Amino acid sequence: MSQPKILVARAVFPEIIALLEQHFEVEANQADATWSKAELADRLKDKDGAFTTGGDRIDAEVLAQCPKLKICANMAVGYNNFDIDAMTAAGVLATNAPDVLTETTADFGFALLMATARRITESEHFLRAGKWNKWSYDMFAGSDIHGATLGILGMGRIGQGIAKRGAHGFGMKVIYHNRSRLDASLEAECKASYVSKEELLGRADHVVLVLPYSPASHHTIGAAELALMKPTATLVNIARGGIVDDAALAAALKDKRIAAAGLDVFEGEPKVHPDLLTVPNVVLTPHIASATMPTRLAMARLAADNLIAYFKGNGPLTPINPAVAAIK
Ligand code: 8YV
Repeated sequence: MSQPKILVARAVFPEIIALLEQHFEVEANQADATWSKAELADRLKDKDGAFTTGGDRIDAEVLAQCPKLKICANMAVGYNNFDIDAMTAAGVLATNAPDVLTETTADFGFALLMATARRITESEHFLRAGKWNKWSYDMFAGSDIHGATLGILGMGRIGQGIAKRGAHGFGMKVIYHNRSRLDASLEAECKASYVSKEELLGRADHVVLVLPYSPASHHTIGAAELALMKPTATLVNIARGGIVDDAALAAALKDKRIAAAGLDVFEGEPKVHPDLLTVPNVVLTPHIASATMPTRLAMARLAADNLIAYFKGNGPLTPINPAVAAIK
């Protein structure tokens, strides 16, 4: 019996390719070539399944060219690269990679918050540029993390991880806003209080964004929201590009309407808004919040296991649109 055909759209760990090859006829992209949408569709058109990452767009246009496609397994917890309605309509199952990256990503959110509030990269650039000639009382004076008010927008698993780090590790007062309120036991575990988005923006010393991207969350933070924040506040985005209006943020940073920002995700990445590159009070990282080797391996393994379980007829492990779970 011939094996199902799988496309792996981006370079991944060789051991994951080897694992997939035990179950599938695999077309891999270990050279990590950047494919246009048309090229991705062309390579997918005779495939039964796809191993994708967050940059691989699967929508109605692609699906129309791929009649055999049954499942796309994303090596990411976020799945805004998938048009889920179009996939469901086409009978294509979508899976993501939750849980395995929660703690690593929460660690990074906290690291970016610390780097931003304490001006770590800005001061390092100053030192490397040979500008450090003498100590001064206010040199790179930032804002405190311990005891400060931490506002978390988006209180899923990663948001809860950041809340726990803040409350238990740094004695922060944690407030959060989310589509739905957590139950009382989770709120107690995170030592977090539910507030409106407006109250959160007005009260927080540090705002961390961890909400999923969708058309509804586009520009959750724009000029109006930045105006509600304290002039001493910091903003950290580890969620998705598009949640923040990057042009409005660059303007607010330039005018010191907020103190600083830490950004791991950008609108239109890997491009970065040019104004963000010219303001000093922003820490910029290239979408690396989940980037530790064990975690990236676990994410890739979960995506591969979703494909393997599905084609064995066991059902996928972490489906997004489970109604499509029956084998086509
Ligand atoms: C990934 C992410 O590195 O999981 C997510 O949603 O944003 C990152 O962990 C990226 O999307 C690559 O797939």
